[in-house]
Amino acid sequence: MAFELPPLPYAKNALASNGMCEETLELHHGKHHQAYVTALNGFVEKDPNLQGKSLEEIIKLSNNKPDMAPVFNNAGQHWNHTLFWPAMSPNSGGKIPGRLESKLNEDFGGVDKFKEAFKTAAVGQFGSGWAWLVLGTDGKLKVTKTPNGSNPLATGEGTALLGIDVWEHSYYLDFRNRRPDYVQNWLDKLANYEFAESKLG
Ligand code: MN3
Repeated sequence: MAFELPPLPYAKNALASNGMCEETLELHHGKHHQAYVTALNGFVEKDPNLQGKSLEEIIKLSNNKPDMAPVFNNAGQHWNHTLFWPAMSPNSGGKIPGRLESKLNEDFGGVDKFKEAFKTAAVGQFGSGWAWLVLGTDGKLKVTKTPNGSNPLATGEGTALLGIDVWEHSYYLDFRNRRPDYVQNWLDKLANYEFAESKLG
């Protein structure tokens, strides 16, 4: 079974009034994410060791193997973007439900402190990559960042609740070079905290 591009969970213009325009989603989902899926399927087709493996298995078996870097990058980016689309919402974007709010207060000392830590990670990721809100294996929430196509599954840091793409293709049409503004807007207007809460278990 070939890997497939998951459909967006909302219309392409649904986030436009919250700071992510239709053209961004059209290119980012329809071209960039599709390209990762297509490339990954190409690698699987050529390598019997990858056939019949789940996406998670492919990420783990290609992680930290220099000769498998192209496989890892495309598999990781497919996984990352599959989490990224539902991590945004046109309706409830920015609203933090009670159980997650309590947990953010407990583990970060407040919602503002969480946002500050997340923004620092997202802005401080040099070059392309991602910042994450992760439920660590110790049961505590934390913020992490990863370069390029890597993610908390590969690093073994825990369960990703939210992930923000900080590759320039995710914000250049809406915010030009202003990554800090993109991240702040994402946290305040786009992030789907209900989705994050549902992954707390
Ligand atoms: Mn991207």
